[in-house]
Amino acid sequence: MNSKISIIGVPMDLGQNRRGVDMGPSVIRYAGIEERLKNLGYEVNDRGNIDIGRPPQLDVKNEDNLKDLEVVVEANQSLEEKVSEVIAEGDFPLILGGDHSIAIGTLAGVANKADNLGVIWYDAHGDLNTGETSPSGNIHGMPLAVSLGIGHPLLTEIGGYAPKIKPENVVIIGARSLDEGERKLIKEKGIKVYTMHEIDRMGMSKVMEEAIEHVSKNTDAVHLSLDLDALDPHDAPGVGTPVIGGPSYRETHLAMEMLAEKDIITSAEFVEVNPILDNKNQTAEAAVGLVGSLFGEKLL
Ligand code: B3U
Ligand code: MN
Ligand code: MN
Repeated sequence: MNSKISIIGVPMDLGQNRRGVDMGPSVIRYAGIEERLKNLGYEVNDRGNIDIGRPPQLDVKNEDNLKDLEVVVEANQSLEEKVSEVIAEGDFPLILGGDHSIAIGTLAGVANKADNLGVIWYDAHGDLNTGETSPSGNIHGMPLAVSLGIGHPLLTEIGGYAPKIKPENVVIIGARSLDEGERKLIKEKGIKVYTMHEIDRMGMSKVMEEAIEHVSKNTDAVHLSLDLDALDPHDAPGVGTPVIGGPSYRETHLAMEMLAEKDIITSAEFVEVNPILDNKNQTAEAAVGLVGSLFGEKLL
């Protein structure tokens, strides 16, 4: 693992309509992320937050069924630049959300520096909607589609190129709420998905073994995009769209430990922590615990 980590906060809440997720970076910092990583021997550079604009009126859908498109695009452009800068300086980019729409900018920055980027999308949702298929118009339900080059050109062209990733290099883990258009896209593109059905049947250990093999096959870098709503709401209540029946904190820890063991992850983001909906910062603390395991913390 890279010994130098740069943290980038993205206080974005315009990709969906539950306010409060913009405080995600603050509460994850408050839960001690920097200390945790320093104790593991890493050099940590907290580069502060990306500036997020404000639309004159919140949650307004445009004619393409996209809420707050311009401001989301602007913020993701800034994030793409910051992530590129961090990678050029040789650091590991660790991005703290904010809602999941920020993965568009993260991946634009990360994929630019890789020939073939693998992606692990750990999420209750597929985030494979477009303006045409989205039931909500929320851009946080679209970043994986956008990164595959599918969606509004203002989003797919962030960073000046598209697509960022190939469907065969993606693995979705933990899915249990998929919309019709997302299911169709998964089949059409042959995207590898481990839904809760597979996690229950095979166990997290086997799922991760296969997932790691899949994303490292023809890739030279692997990004982890971890949406805290992937976890069961019992363990991570502070998220905007909780879905019952998810992997536990313990299973997710195992997933992070297995990634650390194989040492394949070259960039990561932790998104969707909403302190207003949380129980005494439990979800931010879970995020920090998972970051610890991802970066090699051991029990013994
Ligand atoms: N698939 C739904 C719900 C959703 C997606 N991502 C989250 N929720 N967090 C949508 O609005 O696209
Ligand atoms: Mn998501
Ligand atoms: Mn989700």
